Amino acid sequence: MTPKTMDVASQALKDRADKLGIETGMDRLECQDPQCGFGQLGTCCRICYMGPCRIDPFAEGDASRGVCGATADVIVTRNFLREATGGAASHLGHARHVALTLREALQGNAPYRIADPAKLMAIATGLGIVTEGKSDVEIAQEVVAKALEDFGRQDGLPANWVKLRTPEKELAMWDALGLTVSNAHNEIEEAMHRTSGGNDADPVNLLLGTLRMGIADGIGLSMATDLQDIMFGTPHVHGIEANVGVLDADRVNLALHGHNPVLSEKILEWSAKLEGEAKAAGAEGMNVVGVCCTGNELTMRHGVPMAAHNLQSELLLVTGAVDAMVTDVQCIWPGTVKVAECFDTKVITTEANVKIPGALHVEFTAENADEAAEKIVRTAIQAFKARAGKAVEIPQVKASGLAGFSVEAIVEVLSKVDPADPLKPVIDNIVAGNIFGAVAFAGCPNPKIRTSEMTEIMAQDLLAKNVLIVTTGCTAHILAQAGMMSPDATEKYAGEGLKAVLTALGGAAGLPGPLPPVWHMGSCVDNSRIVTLLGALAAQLDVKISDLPVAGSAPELVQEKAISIGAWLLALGVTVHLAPAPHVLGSPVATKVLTVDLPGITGGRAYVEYDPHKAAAGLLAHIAAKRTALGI
Ligand code: BF8
Repeated sequence: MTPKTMDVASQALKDRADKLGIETGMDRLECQDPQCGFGQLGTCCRICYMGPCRIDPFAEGDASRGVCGATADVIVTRNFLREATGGAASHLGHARHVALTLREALQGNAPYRIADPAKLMAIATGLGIVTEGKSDVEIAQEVVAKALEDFGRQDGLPANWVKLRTPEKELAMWDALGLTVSNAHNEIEEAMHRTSGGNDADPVNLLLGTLRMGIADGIGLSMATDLQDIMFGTPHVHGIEANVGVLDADRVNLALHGHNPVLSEKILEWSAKLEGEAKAAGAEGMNVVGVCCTGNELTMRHGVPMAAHNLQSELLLVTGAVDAMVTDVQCIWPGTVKVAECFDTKVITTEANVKIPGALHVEFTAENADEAAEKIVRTAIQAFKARAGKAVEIPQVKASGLAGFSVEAIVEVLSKVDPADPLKPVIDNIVAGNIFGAVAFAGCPNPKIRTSEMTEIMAQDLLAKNVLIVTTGCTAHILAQAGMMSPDATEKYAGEGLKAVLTALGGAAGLPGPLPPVWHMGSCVDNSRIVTLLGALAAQLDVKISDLPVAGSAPELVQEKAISIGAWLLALGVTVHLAPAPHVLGSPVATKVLTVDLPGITGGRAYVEYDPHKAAAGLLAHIAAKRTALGI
C-alpha cells in the first residue's frame, strides 16, 4: 500500500486497485527501491561489449575509468546526448508523420484538409514561399516540401524551421557557436555515431552536441505545432474540464492517449458520427476524453475533457468505466494492458512501431484513417455493451478552467487592449512590475515526486509573487486538476499586481471574470508556442531571450523528451529548473558546464532543486536578477 499522499482522485483509484489486487506504477516503483546509483549519476556505460562499465565517482584508482579508458565525464556526457537524441527522435518522428499525412491529404489520398488557411499563409510567408496567385493546396504543398527538406538536405544551410522559428539574435549566437542545425535526421545519425564506442571523448564537445540535439528537437516541436494548426486549426480560448471525474458511467468512454492528433482528430470525428450507434447500444452517447498530450491537443482545439495525466493512465482504467483506450506513440505504459485485462476495457494500439502484447492492434495510416477510426469507435461501443450493468467506480472529482492559449489566441486577447501593438500591455506591466516575470511549466508527472505536489506548490509560490505561468504537457493536466486554470484561481493565488492585470485583460476580452493565472498552451510539442512567444517579447524589447525575466521548469521530469526540450531551451538561453536531477551528476565537467559555464555561453542554465518552495525561490531570484540587469 502506498502512503495516502496522492491527490484525492488518484488515491481513491489507487485504493480500488489495491482492493482488487491490481498492480500500478506506484507499486512497481516501490519494488524497484533502491534504484541504481550508477544509473542515476549517469556513470554506467553499456555502449560496448567489453562492459558494462560502471564508474563510482567517489572511488579512486583502478575503477575510475572504463575498459577503453573512458572517464565518468565521457560516459555521462555520451549518455546524456543519447537521452536527448531519444527525445528529439520522438518529436521529429511526430512532425514528419504530420508532414507526410498532410502531403497525402493534398494529393487526395488521405481524408484530411486545410483547416486553418490563415495559419497556412503565415507559415508559408515565414518560410519565404511566394503565395500570390497560388491556391491553398499549392501553397500547402510547398510548405510540406520545405518541411521534408529539413529531414534530407545536404547543403549545410540552416533548416527551414530553424530559420522560421528562431529569433535573429539566437540564430546569430548559434552560428557563432557552430550550433547551426541543417538536417534533423543527420543530427540523429551524427549523435549516435559520435557516442558509439571509440569516438568523441571530449565531454564539452559532447555537451555542445546535446545543445545541437536540442535545436534539432526544436525543429520537430515547431514543425509539429505549425502543421497541426494548419490541418486541425489554431486553438482559441474556451472552457475545459479536467480529472478522472469527466468519465461518465452511462456513456461509451473512449480515452485517447498518446500524441499525434492525426489519429485523435479522426476518432473524435467518428465518435460524433457513431453517436446514434452508441445510443442504440444502450449508452446515453459517446464520451471522448483525453489522456496525456493527446488530451492536451484535443482540449486545446475542441475543449475535449482532460481525463488523466501520464501517471493516471493506469488509474483511469482502474475505474472499470473506460471502454477503450486508444493509443498511438510515446508515453504509453505497457502496464495499461495488464490493468485493462481486469475489466472489459480494450487497449488499442494503432502504430506499426508501437505494439503491446495483449492489446488489440488496429493499424492506422493516413490512407485508411476513416476505416480504422470507424472500427475503433465501434470496438469501444461493443466494449460498452460488455460493461453494461457491471460495477464501476468513478471518483467524482473534476475541475474547470480555460484552455486554448496559442500565441495567436493570446495576441487576439491582448489586441482588445491595444490593437496596434498587442504585446505592449504585457511589456508595460512587466516593466511596471505588475507582472514580475513568467515561468513555463512543462513535462511529466513523476511518481518519485508527485506525492510532494511539487508542481502545484511551485506554481502557488510563483503566482503569489506575480509570476505568470504558462504550461504544456502533463504539468498542464496537473495544474488544470488543481483548479489553477480557472478565473477563480486568479483571485485565490495571484499576487495583487498580476491579479489586476489578469482582471483587466479578462474584462477587455469580454470574459465574465479575469483571465486565469496559468495559461494552457498545449501539448509537449507546443513548447514551440512558448518559444514563439518569448521570441516575440524579446524582439519587441530588442534583447536576447536570455535577457528576459523568465524561466522554464520541468518540475517532475520523466521522459527523454523532457531532456531534449530542456536542451533546446538551454540553447536559446533560458534558465531551466529540473527535478529529478538529470543523469549527469556523476560528471564534474557536465555539472559545471550546465550550471556554471553555460550562462556565459548561451545565457541558459540548468538548475536542480527538489524542494518546491526552494525551487520557486530560486526561480524568483533568477527573475529578479534579470529584471535588475534590464534596469526594471
Ligand atoms: O510529451 S508530459 S509524460 S505525455 S513526455 Fe509524456 Fe511527459 Fe506527459 Fe506528452 Ni511530454
